[in-house]
Amino acid sequence: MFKGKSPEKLLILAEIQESALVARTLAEKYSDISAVLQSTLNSVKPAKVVHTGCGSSYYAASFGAYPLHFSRVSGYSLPASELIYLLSRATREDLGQAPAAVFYSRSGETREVVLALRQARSLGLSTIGLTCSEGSTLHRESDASVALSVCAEKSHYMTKSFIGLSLLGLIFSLLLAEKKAHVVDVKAELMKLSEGVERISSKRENIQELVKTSLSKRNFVVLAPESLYAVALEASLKLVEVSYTFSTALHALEFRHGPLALREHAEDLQLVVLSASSSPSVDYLHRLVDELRHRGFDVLYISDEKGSDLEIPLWMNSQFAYLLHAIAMYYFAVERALLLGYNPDEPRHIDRVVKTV
Ligand code: F1P
Repeated sequence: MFKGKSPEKLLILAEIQESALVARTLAEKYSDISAVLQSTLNSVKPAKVVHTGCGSSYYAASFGAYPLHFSRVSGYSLPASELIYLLSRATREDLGQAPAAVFYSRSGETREVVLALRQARSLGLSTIGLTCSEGSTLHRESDASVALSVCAEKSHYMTKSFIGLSLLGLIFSLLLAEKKAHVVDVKAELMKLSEGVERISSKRENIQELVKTSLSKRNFVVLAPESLYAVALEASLKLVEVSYTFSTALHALEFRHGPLALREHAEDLQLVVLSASSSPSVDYLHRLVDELRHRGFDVLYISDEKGSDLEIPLWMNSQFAYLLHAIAMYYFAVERALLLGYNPDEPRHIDRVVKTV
């Protein structure tokens, strides 16, 4: 068991809970922030948009880009390191009509992000910066940028900043996609998300039980569909960073296409499935979980559905609500670290801001 200050005093736990404040602040500032983003869109009129960042910020970029899959404006996500290579090969002509790039970075100083930003500008891409750091290089050098200081953190680990950057990116894409079919009351969804964060914080005992049952497992695979896959990537990274556990993430049904071979080591493997009742994937995931359990895998099913191993206490009827899975998995990673004897406020090996490339 972790020896040190009481878990209740851990910085990372306080910052996870502050995700509720991040969502509320975004709701309060929504009209101003959406006006900045909308005016950028009106002047740039992007035809295609790449969303980019590093680590947790790349996963936030993937979450934010999701509504642009099959929308009238095409969008996708790439790690900033990959964008550097692509842009070094590109010419202005290659990029076609009105290309734009959205950069996600808590610090606004990550080396790959700054390099890719400067390359993009030199090639004439319109650049939008989403950051937690006022006055950072990203905030200053982008054509348009939003700095949400309420999601700035002291911890090495990104938690509330992942939530804040993901929300900013999602708002941007929904404005750009203008998907009437999925139009939601953004302010209401943000307030609901804030409420959901509070409710999950009160379910930490359930989460501790799930951590205990899986404590002996040394490897995790987090499975999820749709934009929840970006949350699965983030959840997996937190298991690695905070509890020093090998973990990876897959699009849920991809597990049948080869990774089933991990049945060979099922005694050392914990599968986690992130699901939501409103997703068209839900019945597919029920069948997948039944099959995997029948094959002898240990599966934790996390969803807003009754009877889940961990029930998210809020109807997840929009992509905004999907971020509650990240909150649940943050608590899972912290509780696992504590039971394994680690202090999440004393991170090992990682740098807070990566300045090498
Ligand atoms: C992103 C990042 C984090 C990672 C670690 C190092 O930084 O790579 O995702 O967990 O904290 O920094 P940033 O570009 O968002 O500042």
